[in-house]
Parts: sequence; C-alpha cells; structure tokens
Amino acid sequence: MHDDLTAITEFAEETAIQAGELIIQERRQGSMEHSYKDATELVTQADIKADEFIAERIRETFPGHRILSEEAMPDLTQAENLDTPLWIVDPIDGTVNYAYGHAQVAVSIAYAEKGRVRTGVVHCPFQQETFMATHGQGALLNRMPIEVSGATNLRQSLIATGFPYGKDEIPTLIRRLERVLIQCRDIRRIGSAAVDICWVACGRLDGYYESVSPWDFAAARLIALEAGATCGHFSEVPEGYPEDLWGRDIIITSPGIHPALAELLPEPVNG
Ligand code: LIP
Repeated sequence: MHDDLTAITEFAEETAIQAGELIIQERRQGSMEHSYKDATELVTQADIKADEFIAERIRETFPGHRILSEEAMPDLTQAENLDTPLWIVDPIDGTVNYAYGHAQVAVSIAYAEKGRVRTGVVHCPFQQETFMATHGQGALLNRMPIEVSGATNLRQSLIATGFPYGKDEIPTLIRRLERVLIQCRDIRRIGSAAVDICWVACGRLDGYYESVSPWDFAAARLIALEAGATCGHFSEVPEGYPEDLWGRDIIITSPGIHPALAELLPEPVNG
C-alpha cells in the first residue's frame, strides 16, 4: 500500500505541530502530573494526552494503518509486521527535559511501509523548529533544506550520546564514552535522541550513537539520511528485523567520520 507520501508528510507535520501546542499548554498550566513506568522511567500526563491526540488523528485519517507509540501502544512486535503501514510515534521525546522545563523536547512522528520509514517529522515546540523529510526528497528545517556538517576529522567533531533509565549497562557505556571523548572534540548529552539526530542532520552535531526505542529515533533517522548522514549499527541487526526500526547500538554521523567513530564503539575483545 502506498498512499501519497507528500500528503502523509504534511499530515504528520500538521499533527506534530498541533501536539506541540498541546504540550506547551500543559507545561504552561503547570499540570506536570507524572508517574513512573518502572522504578525510574518518568511519564507525564502531557505524554499521555499528546499520544492519545496523535493516535486519534491517525485513526481518523488512516483507519487501516497501525500505530507503535511509546505511551499507548508500545508493542515492539508491531515493527516486524510488514503487511500494513505503520506509524511510529513518540509524543514527547526528551520527557525528563520536558519535566524540568528545558527546551530540548520533540514530538516525533514517523510513517513506515513494509518496515521502511518513508516520512519523518520531528517538531521541537519550545524551539519553534520543525525537522521533516520524505523518502528521496531531502530534509528540511522549517521548510529550508538542511545537510550534515561534512566533518572528516573525529578529533574535531562534536558527538552526542545518551544513557538509558536503567543503570545496569552504565559501566560499559562509561568505558565507551571514555574511548570516544579521548578521540573527539567533545561530547553532548542533550536528552532527546530525536533532537540529537536532527542536529546531526543540520550540522549542529557531527555524530551520534546510542541504544534507544524505535519511537525515539525512527523519524529523525530518515531526516538524517535525507540530509546526507551515514546511518548504521555497531552490532548485528537481527535477521529479518527492519533496520530502520532497530534501536540497539545506533550510529548516525556525517559520512567522513563514520568509520573512525564506529571502530571505537564496540567493547574491545581484550576488555
Ligand atoms: C529519551 C531518549 C534519549 C535517551 C533518554 C530517553 P524519552 O527518550 O530520547 O536519547 O538518552 O534516556 O530514553 O524517554 O524522553 O522518550
């Protein structure tokens, strides 16, 4: 099934902007009611309201499509069903930033057919920036073309990463961070994968690596690809799982520094 991609991108853009207005209002009203998914993962009422708003618009407009979203429908097996179109939604990427009043927050909406992401919109309401891309048609920031930095020297490159809510992998991640920090200009930990990856797409960062959920990165990864980034994984993607939606060990960079960064990320065999 292949609906008009341009119309789908415009729908995703309009929906993300409207969801952005909703979360701005929620924060302005101070209704920062929140709960925890487990011992540490924060979720606010705004996350839930925005997720429901986006899902309702998708159901009304595309009744035959499926939805994979962080709050309402987090069933990751959806990614492996390639029969009908799939929307991948993070209503608030950067939830902790949102709860603390920071600006680096994104509404992320991606659309995929047969496991391939064809439309991506990442809207940053507190920064009034909308990143978007349609497969094969380039990447835009507020409707202006964007492209990666063109960096070729890792030692002069700014690299972003992030850390999971759970702490059991932290020792491995800190060893990885040390290997990278010694070899690059500096590190940024912005708190939203969607923002990290879109900043690679527009040259504010030179590279990014992390393990995250499909809703955190699916839209931004297409935007980065369309802006000229090299996108990959530094470990194996399971056979038959859609690469566009596999979130473990992601690396997204300006092409010139991809090999140099990729070789630092796997844990050395000799420990
Ligand atoms: C966040 C990611 C970020 C990661 C955070 C968190 P959320 O997603 O975008 O890259 O470092 O731990 O997972 O939870 O704000 O949607």
